[in-house]
Amino acid sequence: MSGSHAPDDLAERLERRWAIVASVISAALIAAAAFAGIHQATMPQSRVEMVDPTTLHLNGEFIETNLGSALQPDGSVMVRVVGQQYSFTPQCILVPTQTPITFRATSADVIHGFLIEGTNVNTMLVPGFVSTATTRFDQPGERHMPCHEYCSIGHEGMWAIVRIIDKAQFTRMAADRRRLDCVKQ
Ligand SMILES: [Cu+2]
Repeated sequence: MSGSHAPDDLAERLERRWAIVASVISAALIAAAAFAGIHQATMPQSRVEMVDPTTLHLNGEFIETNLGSALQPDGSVMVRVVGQQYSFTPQCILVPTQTPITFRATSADVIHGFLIEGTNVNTMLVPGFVSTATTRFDQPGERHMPCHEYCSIGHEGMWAIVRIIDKAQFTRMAADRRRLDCVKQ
């Protein structure tokens, strides 16, 4: 009797062993997912900046006269951008070569994408939050900046241009104007 059951016992033992291995793997994955979720929820990213998307045009740093590129006291450049269905403001962004460029951007309505081709700048504009990205351009030229988050029917027409000009020329222009862009030039 025991002889006839031996293969079944072996099969059952192996089956159990693999069931335990699979259960342990599943439990580890669930624990990892739970930890990541709870950790993210309880410890948000080091810097979350919020802004009211309904009053962007009325007050604060994203009012229209404050958009565009600003030469900072430390020599870097800060570019403020607003995305809305279906354009970016400014539509043509002017930046210098060989300079740290920080973008601060947000959305006035829905989620938009913020990507500058050929750079590390690739983020989302989420209404209610300020997105920041820092980059630098070595050569003069032009880069496309398409919205790459589907934002409704006009999405494919939503893009801006980043025009990179010589640093000395940019500095001269910045002496006359508080905020720079290349719209209508
Ligand atoms: Cu968009």
